[in-house]
Amino acid sequence: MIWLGKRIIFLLSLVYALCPKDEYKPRNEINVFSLPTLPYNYKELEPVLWSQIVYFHHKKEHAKFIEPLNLLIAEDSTYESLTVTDLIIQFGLQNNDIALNAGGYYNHALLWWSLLPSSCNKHQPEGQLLEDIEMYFGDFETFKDEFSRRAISLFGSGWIWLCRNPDGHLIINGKNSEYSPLAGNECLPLLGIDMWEHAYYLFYMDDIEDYVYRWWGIVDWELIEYWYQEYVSQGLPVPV
Ligand code: MN3
Repeated sequence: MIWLGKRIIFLLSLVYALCPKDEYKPRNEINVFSLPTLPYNYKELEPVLWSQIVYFHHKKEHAKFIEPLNLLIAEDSTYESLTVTDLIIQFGLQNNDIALNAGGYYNHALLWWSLLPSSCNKHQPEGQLLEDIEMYFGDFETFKDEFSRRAISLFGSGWIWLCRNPDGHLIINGKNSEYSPLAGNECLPLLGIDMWEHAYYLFYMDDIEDYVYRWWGIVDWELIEYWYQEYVSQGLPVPV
């Protein structure tokens, strides 16, 4: 038995070593925002997302929003004590610069957490989230097909989200640019795919279908379930 136990522990530690991802810990920044570090290194989402894409996406595209966002909130004391989700919910419909910069900052922070190396993935949700997906979409495969179809057919740059609307229904929401469905509490984003060309073009070129199809392989359903249970199903935005 001890022999078996040791082998199980060894195998578990091996699996853990193959799944290098930091434990989810929201930073809840207020007043001054900074670029979050990735919960894994740039290579670890390969072969789905090439390290060069992840590097530029994080270091250049995500970083773009930080300085303008900090300048905006420094201008007006109304924004002083607000987290990024407060900013989007309260001012995302009134102030376009807040909407885009806070939206871009938040969308990407959520995206990095929501992914993990494909070898660690369980490929589909369980529990309450799965039950609710089945209730609103029929079954998990139908949901994936519908979400993928929306992503592939999105016109221009933007995001497609699995989102919970104020009635508590799970819906698919699409937004152009970096506008977040959090603005004005339209719905609470749970899982989103970035459909800007910078998210895939260097590797997939114009094969958007291949990008979307493979992207499912790096979704961290365990964390998405946790977000759903702790925040989104309670009517709260996921903190980052
Ligand atoms: Mn992006």
